[in-house]
Amino acid sequence: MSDKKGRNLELYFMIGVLVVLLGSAAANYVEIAANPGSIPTENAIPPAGSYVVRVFATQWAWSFEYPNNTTSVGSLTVPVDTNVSLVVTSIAGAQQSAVIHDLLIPQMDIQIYAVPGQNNTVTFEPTVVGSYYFECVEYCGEYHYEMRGYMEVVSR
Ligand SMILES: [Cu+2]
Repeated sequence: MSDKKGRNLELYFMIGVLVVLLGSAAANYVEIAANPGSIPTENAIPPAGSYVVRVFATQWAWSFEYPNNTTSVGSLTVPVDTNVSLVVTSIAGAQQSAVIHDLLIPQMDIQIYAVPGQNNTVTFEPTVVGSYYFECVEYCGEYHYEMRGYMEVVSR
């Protein structure tokens, strides 16, 4: 192969790589811009001023405890355009044991483990009112499939 041919081949290869990289960057940008929530962050403790929801995983249900001390089971309601912190743990049910669960809210880019004896905190800001599917994605026993529901993002 002549020097020139080799140089051209290298150039085409590099242009190809550049096209692939810029294409993925553009696709990623479009995806992030379309998200109905901010990019979530994991925290040791909830940031000051955030709307803190305590999340309890049991075999086999999710329960939620809100700042005003009300609770819900199987569905979560949070205000839009607010920093929301989910403090997630796992506790024993009436006749079941405390095992590891994993909360996935795909449209919010959230996946966080529920571990007995630990509080795992994720903070995000939902920006679009609507219903968002969530489920447990760690196989946690016989009725694992029942651990799913909707997060309702409501206007303030
Ligand atoms: Cu589970």
